[in-house]
Amino acid sequence: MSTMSERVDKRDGKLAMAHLYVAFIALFLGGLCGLLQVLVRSGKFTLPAGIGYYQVLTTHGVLLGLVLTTFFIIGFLIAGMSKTAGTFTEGRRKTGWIGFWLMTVGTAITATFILLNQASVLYTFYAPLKAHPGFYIGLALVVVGSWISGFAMFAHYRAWKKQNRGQVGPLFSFMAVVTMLLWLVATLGVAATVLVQFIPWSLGLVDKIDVLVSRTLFWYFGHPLVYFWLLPAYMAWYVVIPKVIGGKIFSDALARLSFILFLLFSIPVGFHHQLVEPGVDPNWKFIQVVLTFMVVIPSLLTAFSMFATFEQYGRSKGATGLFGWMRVLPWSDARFFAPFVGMLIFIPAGAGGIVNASNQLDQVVHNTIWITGHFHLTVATTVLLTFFGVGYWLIPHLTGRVLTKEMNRLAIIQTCIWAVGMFFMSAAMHIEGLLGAPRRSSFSTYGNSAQAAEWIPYQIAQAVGGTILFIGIIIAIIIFLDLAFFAPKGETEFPIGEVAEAAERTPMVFENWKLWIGITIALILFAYTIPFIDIIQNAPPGSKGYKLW
Ligand code: HAS
Ligand code: CU
Repeated sequence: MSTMSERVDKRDGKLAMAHLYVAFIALFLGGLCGLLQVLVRSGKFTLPAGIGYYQVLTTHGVLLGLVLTTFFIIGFLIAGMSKTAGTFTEGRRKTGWIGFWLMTVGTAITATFILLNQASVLYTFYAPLKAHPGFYIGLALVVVGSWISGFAMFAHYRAWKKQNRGQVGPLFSFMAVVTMLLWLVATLGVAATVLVQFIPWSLGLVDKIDVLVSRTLFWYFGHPLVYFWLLPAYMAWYVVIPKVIGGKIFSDALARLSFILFLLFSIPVGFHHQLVEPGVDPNWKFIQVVLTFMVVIPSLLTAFSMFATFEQYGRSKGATGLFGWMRVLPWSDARFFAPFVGMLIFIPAGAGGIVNASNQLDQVVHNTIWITGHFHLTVATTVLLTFFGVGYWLIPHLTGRVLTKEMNRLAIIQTCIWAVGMFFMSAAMHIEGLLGAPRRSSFSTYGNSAQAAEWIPYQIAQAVGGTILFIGIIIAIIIFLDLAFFAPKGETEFPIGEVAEAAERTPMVFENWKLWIGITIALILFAYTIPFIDIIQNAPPGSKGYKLW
């Protein structure tokens, strides 16, 4: 891989950093909303100045679930592609800036209408809740902006392939392309529902909306969305972590295989979010659940691969016994420690996902705060801690600074605080969910019901955990500001691992995009065509809009 640059070109670095600024602003504001929510749900606090609980909850979900993630991911991928496939051309960089500004303007428009209390519809914006059209238009701009950045990345990869005929593309860049491809195919669903259903309906051009069609299109997008968050974390695990610990990537081919499997199986599974939805044929729910279990496989491959990397490295340092390798890992290096804690927590987090995907068990946990517990372990811990771990070297690499010993220590403390806070909050949410406590709802005693009284101690535990997490966010912001503006000048490495097995052995079939995109589309058509026709043909007359806040 001769094209690898020593460091990310300054101009590409500026583009990547622009994304990270927005991401960390979103982290701060979204985190603040999270704190307010856990305090309200403890029953001991009411929001001042007429601010609504659902207004805060919408801000939280949109800023953290959609803005923080999308901006961080695109910034990270641009930086990594510039490093591994060479500096972007002037034109592609300009395209990247257009994408950035569209996303930023879209975010500002959406945020304005949420703050004006015109769009308290939560991040899933389920119909028939009806927001101001500006909310949907802003979101559409975010999606279009992300596509434009994706096109710049595709063009960059294609140019690399042209200059290096017959070679497999650099692993990081290959993974970035798969991630953006997954995103492109998935966002077609949300773009369709927003453009064809929500915008005309919220503008008053039509007065009814087909709720089931809108939810089905949303979850066609909403499930691959979670893998759009996960895959960049996996990129850091596969490509960066081996180098950080001083080891090797276990297998280039296995890493590519798992990414291709994500592309194939992430999308035709949206019904596992609609298992309790009336109006979807149970046979098709069953088929999509089977496909959901298929998409667990690449995560198991990833777990295997990470264990193999750790163990190979450990053995090379003389470690013996089943878990002897654990002792030689660089525990005091935050670039390793934060993502490692993320991996560890992904074991219970993924197990919870398998519970959710199991039809009978989902009947118990669906629409309860168990689900909220599930996604705070997955996206808000596994993914976010990995992103923090990436930030500890990516930000100083881009700003020409270094992570000092003190900041590294603070980052380790940050990780521990996160794990402790999340343990309290998420464990409480899981248990409380099993006791029937609903998600997406403000504090209520439900007319002093005995069942709701059982939830109170867990809601207090949630508030304790959530407050600890907010301290974690403050520390993460302090580290970000230090690395962006104040840390000593110096060189920081962009860690890219080498492959243990010869890279030439990677089969070229992984680069056969026509084949993979073809199978992806075939699987989507298989899983969705018949149930979708059924949904449209047997649809009730549609619903008018409601503003319940
Ligand atoms: Fe999920 C709901 C099923 C993964 C996020 N999920 C959600 C929602 C979000 C979300 C946000 O089937 C709520 C959406 C809403 O607002 O309604 N989820 C799954 C399944 C998986 C899964 C089967 N989810 C994720 C990931 C997310 C995420 C990843 C974000 C990043 N989820 C569901 C279902 C629902 C759902 C249902 C709907 C429920 C309902 O009723 O509404 C799987 O992909 C999980 C596979 C993962 C594993 C773990 C592998 C372990 C690894 C770590 C290795 C560790 C190492 C360290 C190497 C099987 C890779 C070891 C070291 C040692 C020392 C031990
Ligand atoms: Cu899902």
